[in-house]
Amino acid sequence: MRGWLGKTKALALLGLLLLLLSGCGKENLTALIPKGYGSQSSMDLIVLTTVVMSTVFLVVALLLVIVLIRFRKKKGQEDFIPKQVEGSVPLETVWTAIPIILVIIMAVPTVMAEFDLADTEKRDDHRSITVTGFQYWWHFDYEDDEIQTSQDLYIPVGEKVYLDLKSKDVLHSFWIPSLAGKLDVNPENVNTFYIEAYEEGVYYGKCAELCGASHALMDFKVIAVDPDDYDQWVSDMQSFDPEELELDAVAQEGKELFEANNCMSCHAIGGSNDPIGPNLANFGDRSRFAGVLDPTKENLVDWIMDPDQIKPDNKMKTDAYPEISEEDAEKMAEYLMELKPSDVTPDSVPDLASE
Ligand code: HEC
Ligand SMILES: [Cu+2]
Repeated sequence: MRGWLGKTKALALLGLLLLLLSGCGKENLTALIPKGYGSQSSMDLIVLTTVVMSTVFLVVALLLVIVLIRFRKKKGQEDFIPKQVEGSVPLETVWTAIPIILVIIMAVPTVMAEFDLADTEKRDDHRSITVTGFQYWWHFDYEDDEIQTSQDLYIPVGEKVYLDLKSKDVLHSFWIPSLAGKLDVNPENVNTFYIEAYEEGVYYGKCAELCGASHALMDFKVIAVDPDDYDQWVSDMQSFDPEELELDAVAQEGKELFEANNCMSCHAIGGSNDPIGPNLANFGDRSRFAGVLDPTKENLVDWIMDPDQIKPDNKMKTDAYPEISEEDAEKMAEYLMELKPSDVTPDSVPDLASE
């Protein structure tokens, strides 16, 4: 007899799923290989619930098999009716109590972990960074150090970092699968939790709340570096002055074009203001820009000339700045790629994705 799915088709489907899902295990983009405190505590809960549920499954399956074999109707028993046990108080008590106990075993650690991650009592002993979600990019304000970055979040390894999350427009959700669970990013309140990375690396972050046309392109990176490197990075960022950069003639022209074409009305380079567009201070150190693009000259030129084609509905509107020729866009790209305040970059940490 054939079910709705033939054997061959079922096998093909399984194979396809295997192929698709095997792409989900990147070392820097999976909750299943925890690399931080929050993801480790989620993993512990995943293991606990899986063990509890598998045990229940195995015990029930075993009992079922035993009953099927031992108590099946045998020859000569055609008219035999076994002893009826419905309404047995001891049995009913046992199988009401066991599930309740199991739920308690899973619920107590879960609730404790939730409260632990949201615990802000000791936050004054730790670093705080304000995270703002925008359609469709992320901004990071290191208030204690008076620096800002967009798209790339730098943190020191082995330290708790408190993140205050808020949104400038709609609901977003902040998610670094390898480091921590998701937390909502709301326009009307600030949600706080902390993250801690155990290993150096570049971790991939995502917006996990459908927030508009380019939601799927709203990626960011967390660059977890050795604490000494972190201090170095902070001081590099603090002392970075784009006016002091030594630029070649093309990049110098690009700088002037950047200033002349209204780009500065939305983009700061350094400083600590309330942003409209990404802060471009360490643009030349980025591993990606606009969330998903490699920082190559070609990509930058395409972006500057027509950002909407790359990221539909994004808020860098071409009517907010003059039309840019390809030549001018190339010069500006040359300039932006020169904005490299630090030697501590996504390239200076171990590449987890290729391990
Ligand atoms: C109306 C405000 C506005 C103006 C004017 C503007 N931008 Fe943007 N720009 C944005 C916003 C908003 C983004 C983020 C888009 C996204 O990723 O969703 C952005 C993104 C970028 C990025 C990618 C940054 C990153 O870190 O991911 C670059 C580079 C850039 N703009 C360059 C320029 C240049 C060059 C000009 C001038 C020709 C310019 N922008 C003018 C608002 C603006
Ligand atoms: Cu979003």
